[in-house]
Amino acid sequence: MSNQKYTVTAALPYANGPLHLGHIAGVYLPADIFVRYLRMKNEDVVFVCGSDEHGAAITLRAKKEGVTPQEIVDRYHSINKKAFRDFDIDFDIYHRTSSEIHHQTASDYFKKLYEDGQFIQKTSEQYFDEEHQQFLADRYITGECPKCENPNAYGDQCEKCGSDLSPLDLINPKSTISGNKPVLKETSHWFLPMERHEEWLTSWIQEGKIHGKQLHNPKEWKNQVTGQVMSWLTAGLRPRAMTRDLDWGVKVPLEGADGKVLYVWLDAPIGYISATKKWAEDNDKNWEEYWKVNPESGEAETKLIHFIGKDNIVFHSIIFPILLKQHGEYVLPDNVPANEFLNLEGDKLSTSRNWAVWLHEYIEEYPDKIDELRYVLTSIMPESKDSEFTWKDYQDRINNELVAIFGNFVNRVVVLTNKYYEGVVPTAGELSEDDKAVLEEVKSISERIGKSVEQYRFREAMGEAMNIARAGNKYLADAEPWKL
Ligand code: B3M
Ligand code: ZN
Repeated sequence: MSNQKYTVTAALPYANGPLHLGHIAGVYLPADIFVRYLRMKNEDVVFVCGSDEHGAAITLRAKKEGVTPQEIVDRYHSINKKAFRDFDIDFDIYHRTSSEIHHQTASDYFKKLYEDGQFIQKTSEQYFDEEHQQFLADRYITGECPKCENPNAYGDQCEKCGSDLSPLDLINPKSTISGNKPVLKETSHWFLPMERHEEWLTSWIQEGKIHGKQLHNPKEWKNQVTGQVMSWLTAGLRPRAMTRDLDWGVKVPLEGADGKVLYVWLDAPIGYISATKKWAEDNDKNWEEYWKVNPESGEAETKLIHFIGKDNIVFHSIIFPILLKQHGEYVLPDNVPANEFLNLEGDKLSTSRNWAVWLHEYIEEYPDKIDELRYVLTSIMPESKDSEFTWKDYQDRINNELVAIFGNFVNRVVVLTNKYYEGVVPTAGELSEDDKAVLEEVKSISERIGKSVEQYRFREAMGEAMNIARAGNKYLADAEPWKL
């Protein structure tokens, strides 16, 4: 028996707001379809997700509402967990990074890397808000993007042009909490010297090989993922701080690190590991089999697959792989099938402008139209470029495809079976050439569906699935069984 396993992760949503259709079409629905397919084939798979409860996304939201970060994460963890369940997204576990087991796992992981000399400690000047007596990293600071002049770029990223930034790159920086101009102040942090890893990363991304050993097939990776990673590598990697001056998060487990926590992008991907641990604990499994190479053979026996949106590519295809490899024992991702973005009625989805269809609101409004939405979102998944959701298109796809083709087929079969066979599928008689042909066709379509799913082409798989209904409708029309 093969020991082949699958460890499938879906990006941990920040517990600072509800989920919208863009999240679902981009990450969770493709992951769910992929996992359902594996389970139907009786594969050994664990599907993990959970709330990302640390980082500035949370603390800023709490500040804005005048409540504690804990209140924010408790609220959105339960809203999102319920919305996923109602939408039939079938995780094996929906965990939390505020949990004890996660704090312990992330802290131990950091410590091991620290002890192995994988970080460098550096003192540097960083922006500081004098009114609030706080350092300003990531989203705590905004300013003009030096690349595209967007006046509202964040300290870690410009959402308009997608550039990765550091607070010192911003023109006219401003504190997000006070609006004041920040001052520079010295602080000390632990950095991951990413530039040390350029060589093996390049070979891993381009050839799927490290030190000559084949780990995955790079042809299976999406062009936009490989392309984005290569553009980072070509530009040259820089050391990146793995700790922050904040009081919300996983405490840095070192002497002299009071008031510092792990960078959220260090702790969040480790959240996949701690979620698997918790699931294993609850289900009498061994989590290590889903994360580590076989200690005897040194071979990976699990395929680690990260479903994410395109803004998370660097973290899953560069930073986390560095952390996994440098820790030792862990497997590297077999694939990172990142999707592009979904737009809504001609405009970008935006939480701050409240331009979104919120999943939990849809479910409240249309509790019996879950599969309809799953169908529509699958047909427009932004797999290789951004795509567009409109209510008119939603209506058309349901009426003209789901109802007219698939619904019609199912309905005819059920009606005929009830009318002539008392609702029981009869044993087949002698098959005509036409019967055989349609059975062959269904078989070959099923094989094509499997191939498409294995290549992360869910729109194509859905199109093929509809072809089964089309073939069935045509068969019924040609055979006219009601005349026999
Ligand atoms: N919470 C970012 C996001 O929602 C982040 C993903 C973490 S995955 C380890 O875009
Ligand atoms: Zn920009």
